Amino acid sequence: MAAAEMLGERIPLVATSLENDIGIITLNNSKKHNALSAALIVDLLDAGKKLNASGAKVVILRATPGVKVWSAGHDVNELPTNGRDPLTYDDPLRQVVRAIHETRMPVIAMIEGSVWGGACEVVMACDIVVAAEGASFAITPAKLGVPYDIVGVLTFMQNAVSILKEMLFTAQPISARRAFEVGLVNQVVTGDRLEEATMALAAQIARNSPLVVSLSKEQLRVLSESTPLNPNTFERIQSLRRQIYDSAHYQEGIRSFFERRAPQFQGR
Ligand code: LCV
Repeated sequence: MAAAEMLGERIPLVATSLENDIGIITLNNSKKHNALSAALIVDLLDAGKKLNASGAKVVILRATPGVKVWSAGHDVNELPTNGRDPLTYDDPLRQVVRAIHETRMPVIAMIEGSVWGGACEVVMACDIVVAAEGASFAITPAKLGVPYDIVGVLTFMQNAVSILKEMLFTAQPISARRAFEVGLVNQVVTGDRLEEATMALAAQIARNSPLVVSLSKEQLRVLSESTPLNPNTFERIQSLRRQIYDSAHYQEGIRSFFERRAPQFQGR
């Protein structure tokens, strides 16, 4: 055991550096795939505060070089299974997304390896994302039976508007490949694979919790239609979320993770 740990000082789960006004925060808990535990988030917030105070002009958020998993997302061990809302204002994930949004410095996410669940939201909350070829992103509530919260869905939504400005301003056609590159089109496949790829996507969705999939669809609909979120809409979404985190789907999602098996969501 390292000396620092023996002395009871926990070794920080992130490394921090500052050079030429550029701050770098490195996620440094790869044995747990940089899962966004409360402890890692505390260290991450602390690193951000220090860099802010030291006058950094920009911050890069990265993982240790060569990781296969940039971050495995919310620490599943810390998701409540006793009927409490799993994602609330004070949740560590909420705190770090707010800190990225509110800090004065631009935050650049530097991505290699795979990014999962709440870590995708952390990346999308950053101002700029630079990803290596072969990096991947997975938004996973439907697999874990987790009713994602309104703020989290809004973080994802706030990422798609720039291409719409270009298309509206230029009125020029863009190819399927370009539409794909900017996130308007999800997949581009060769014509002979079109049916197979579409059916495979549909089958994957059908394997997830229909409760969560329809919640996500409804959240995206009402949130994209409503600019100020009126209290009635807020309460309606919260009641839909409560039904899910009180449901067997949520319990099954968490249980299947720990039992290392595919979830079996019954009922709709
Ligand atoms: C705790 C973990 C985790 C983890 N938490 O290595 O967006 S929402 O709503 O879903 C939100 C609530 C959220 O973010 O939920 C988490 C979403 N994350 C995921 O679905 C990814 C879960 N992890 C994986 O699928 C695998 O771990 C990947 C593919 C990332 C890596 O697979 P690999 O075979 O390389 P292991 O699965 O063996 O993981 C190594 C250790 O890290 C733990 C995992 O339990 C294991 O611990 P032990 O060595 O003690 O067995 N771990 C991985 N992810 N999110 N702990």
